[in-house]
Amino acid sequence: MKLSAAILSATAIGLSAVQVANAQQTQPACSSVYTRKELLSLTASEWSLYKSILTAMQRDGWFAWFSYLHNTWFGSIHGQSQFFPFHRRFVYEWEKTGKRYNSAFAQPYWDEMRDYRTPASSQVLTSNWVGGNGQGTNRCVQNGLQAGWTMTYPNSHCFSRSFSNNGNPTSWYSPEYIESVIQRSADMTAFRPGIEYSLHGIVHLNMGGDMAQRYSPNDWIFMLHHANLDRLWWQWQSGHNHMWTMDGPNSDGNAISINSNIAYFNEPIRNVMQLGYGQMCFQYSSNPIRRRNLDASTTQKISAALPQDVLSEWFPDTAKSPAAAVATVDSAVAASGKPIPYPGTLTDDWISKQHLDRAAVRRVEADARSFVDAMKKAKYNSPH
Ligand SMILES: [Cu+2]
Repeated sequence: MKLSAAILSATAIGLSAVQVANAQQTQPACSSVYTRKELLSLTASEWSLYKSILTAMQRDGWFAWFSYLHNTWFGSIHGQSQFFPFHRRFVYEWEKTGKRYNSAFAQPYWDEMRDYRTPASSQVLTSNWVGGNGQGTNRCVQNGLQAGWTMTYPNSHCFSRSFSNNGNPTSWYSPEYIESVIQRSADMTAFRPGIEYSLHGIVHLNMGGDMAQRYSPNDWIFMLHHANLDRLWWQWQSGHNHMWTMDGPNSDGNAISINSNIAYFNEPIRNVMQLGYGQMCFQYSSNPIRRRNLDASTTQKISAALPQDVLSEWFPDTAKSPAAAVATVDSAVAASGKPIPYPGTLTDDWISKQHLDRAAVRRVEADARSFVDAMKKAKYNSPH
C-alpha cells in the first residue's frame, strides 16, 4: 500500500513536471495497444466474428444511434477543424460499443487509395466483404455484410447503395496525391480541406445511397472510410511534426485549440490527439503484404522518378532527403506503372446538401488536377 501510494505521488509530481515542459501531453500512455487492420487483411475467423458482432449491433439499434448522432451534429463536425477530432472520437465510440459484444473487435479500415482507379472493382465491394451496388428502384443492397438489412433511421428503408455515374464511380485520389497533401499541409487549416474535400467527399458521393446522406453511418463503409481518414491524420501528425497541431475556427466561430471540446462528446480535443495514450489505445497496421499506399516504396518511387523542382513543389519532405530513397527504388514496380487519372469531382447538389463551402471544394479539386498535370508532364508512372 505504502509503495503504491509513493508511486502515485511520484507519478503526480512527474505529471506536473511534464505539464510544464509540454502542456499538451496530459494523457497516460496505454499499457497495451491493439491494431486496427486493413479490412482485406483480416483472417477468416476474425471476419466471421466481426460479422456476427456487426449483425448484433444492427439488431440492437447501434447503426441507427450512430446515424442519428452523425446527422444531428452534422453542421458542427464537417467543413471545419472539428472534422478530424470528432470523427476519431466517433469511430472510437463505435469500436468501444463493438468491444462490448466481444473485446477482440477492432474497427478495420479500407485502404481506399489502392482502389482509386476503378473503385467499383474493389475487393472490398464484393459479396465476401461489404457487398456492392444496390439493385432495383430502391437500390437495396443484396450481397455482403448488410445484404437485405432494413435500416430504421431516419425512417424504415432497405439498406441502399447507388454508385455514382450510373454505377461506374469515377476515379478518386491516388496514394501519391494524398502523400502530397500530407507533405504540403503546414497546419490543420490546410490539411483538413485537403482530405475532407478530396478523398472524404468522393467516397461518400461515389457509394451513394445511405452513404451519401447525413446519416451515412448506416453503411458500415462509413466506419471503414473514417478509420482510413483517421489513419491519414495520424500519418500527418506523427510523421510530419504535427502531433499537436490544431488551428482554424471552431463551430462557434472562436479559435479552436487542443483544449476546445469535441462536439457532442464534451471532452477536450487533446485527449484524442495522440494514439497510444489515454483512451486511444490503438495503432494502424502498415499493411506490409500489399505495400501499396503511403509506404516507403511509394515515396522511393516518387523520389527516383521526379526531378528536384517537381519534388520540391509537390513533395517537399521527400525533396529534402531524396538520396537514400533513390538507392532502394523498386524497379520492377516502376516499369509496370501507369499515368495517374484525374479524380472525379463532387456535384453541386451534394456540396449544397452537405452545406460545404463550394469555392473551397473547387480549390482542392483544382489542386488535385494540377497535381495530375504536373505528374504527367514529368512523365511519372504510378505503380498503383
Ligand atoms: Cu462525418
